[in-house]
Amino acid sequence: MKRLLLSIVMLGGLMIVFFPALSQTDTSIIYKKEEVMIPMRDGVKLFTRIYIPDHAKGPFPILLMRSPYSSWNMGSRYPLKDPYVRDMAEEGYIFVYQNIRGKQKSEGNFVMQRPVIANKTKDSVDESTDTYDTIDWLLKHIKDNNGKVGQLGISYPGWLALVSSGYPHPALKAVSPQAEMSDLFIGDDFHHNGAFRLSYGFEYSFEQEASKGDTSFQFPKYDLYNWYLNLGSLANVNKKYFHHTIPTWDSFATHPNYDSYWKRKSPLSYIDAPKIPTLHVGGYWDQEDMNGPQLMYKHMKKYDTQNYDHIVLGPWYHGQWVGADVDHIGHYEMGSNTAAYFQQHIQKIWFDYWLKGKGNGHFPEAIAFQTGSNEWKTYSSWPPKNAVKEKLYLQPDGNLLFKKNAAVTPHPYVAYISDPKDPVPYRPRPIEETYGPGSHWRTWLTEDQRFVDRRPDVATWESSALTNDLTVTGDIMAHLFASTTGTDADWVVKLIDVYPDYDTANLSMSGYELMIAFEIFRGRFRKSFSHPEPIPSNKVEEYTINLHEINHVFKKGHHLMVQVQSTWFPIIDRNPQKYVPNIFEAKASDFISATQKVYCNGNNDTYVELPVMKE
Ligand code: PG9
Repeated sequence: MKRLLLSIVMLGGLMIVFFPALSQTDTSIIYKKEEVMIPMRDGVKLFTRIYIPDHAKGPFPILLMRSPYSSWNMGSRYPLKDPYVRDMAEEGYIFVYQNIRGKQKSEGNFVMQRPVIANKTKDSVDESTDTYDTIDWLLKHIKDNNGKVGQLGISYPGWLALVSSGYPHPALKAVSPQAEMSDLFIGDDFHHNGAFRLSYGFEYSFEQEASKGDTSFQFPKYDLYNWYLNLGSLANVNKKYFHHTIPTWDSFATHPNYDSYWKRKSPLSYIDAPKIPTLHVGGYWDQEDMNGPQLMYKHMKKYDTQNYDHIVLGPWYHGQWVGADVDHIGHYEMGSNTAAYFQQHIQKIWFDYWLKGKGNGHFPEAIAFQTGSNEWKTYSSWPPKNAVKEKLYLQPDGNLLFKKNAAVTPHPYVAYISDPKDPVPYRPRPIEETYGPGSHWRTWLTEDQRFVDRRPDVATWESSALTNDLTVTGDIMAHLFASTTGTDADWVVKLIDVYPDYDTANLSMSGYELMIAFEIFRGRFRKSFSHPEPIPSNKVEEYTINLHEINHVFKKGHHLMVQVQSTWFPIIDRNPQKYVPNIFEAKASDFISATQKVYCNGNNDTYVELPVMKE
């Protein structure tokens, strides 16, 4: 090992810190850090931190990450100590981290998911032009670069990488948008199928827009379930707390439907054919942007004539693959360090090929970790075309069968009462501030669903024990036939893997109810996200709900379970259940209790479609 030596040099007002290599491999590379303000075409300067290999033989490619944040997404860790990029750092890359306009030390104004208009409107700026200008500057000012740039990032930074790839600088050779947010009305951080993500929307919009830095809202409580319940109508947010100082909150309240405001922001409106190689990365249990990578891969694939579009899916929460030792999520054991696998055998191979010309360039169309078996799998099409769609029918007696219920029963449905005054918590209480101390936010999608399955407002169906392994790979689609005594309703559908009552292989997982696929749908949008309609009371309607892609083996001896409920609080705001044109303006008296019926018979057989692999 080298002796540790750290020196600081002042050069023309620029502080340069020399770091020694700290990894276990004896590398000769030392990175020096520079902080610069890079001017954009409109004169706004963006704060940029650059790590350059020193005294090592170049030239090196540039790896760019852009971010609104001050924390890890902004390269607050030295590359050789950051497991996310360490393997690449050991062989030499130039790392560039930049704060986007209006955030942290960068100049200008921040606009949440700034619409990409530069290609349509002359003399305007957006995140694609800012990236373009940054790359231009870097190529001119960083000595020993090899003229090739890659961009990666997770979540907001993942979306930034996606945007750059749509309007790439000629030197931008490959991107990896990871957990990229995509359409913020259809899925991801702020809404899911039109249902508003209350606690996330409230806390995140405040965090980003209350100041240039990252600011937490000061809650007077630790368990926020009652705080959000006592908030009452969403109109109280501005009346009591925000006073119209948070632009994104005002946009939620004034754009309750999928209108041009949301469509202009959505990458579906400005990204189509991949113009450069694009590696989407997503987690099955991503509590923020699970939909983005799946949606954008699928969307771009339709136009992908050059085979540039690829996807990686892993058993992760939001961004978990940046970590050092990632072998579990919540109580779920992955069987190996999946982050290290991703970092060394996927991400590094990708950028080494496109930016350094190393390797053979044969990338599988899709690499999808298989949960249940805990194996990495590759696929030549995604989702695999050879999966057979099988329908799992919900039975009136609470059973789940791969065949329709033949008997005509007097009550061909399962009913429950949903009361917005007593909503189902989305995770076991206390519900801490999303990013607050002690928060269980990151792993909530893997929480044991036994904590709600005895509630009278959660309907449950369960199969008998599986006699063989069942491998399900691809999109899970729920076809829900349901009625309500109200005139609007939310429908949450969860597909659950129930572990054996006494699991000798893993005692602490005995009886565990692990959500494998899950989603919510706001009933008013069943015909159109742009033009909501009341639900006729007591009329059975069909709701088709995409529970997204999985790759999971339900093991022999496990049971399948489906749960349906109409509240998921406070991650989702309370649907008043009485139709009002804008839920952000609902009055306390609009919130009514309703009887929900899930139909399991006749022409209204509720089922969940599973893409089953026959091996
Ligand atoms: N999930 C975060 C976010 C992205 C985009 C919009 C709002 C929130 C993030 O982690 O960046």
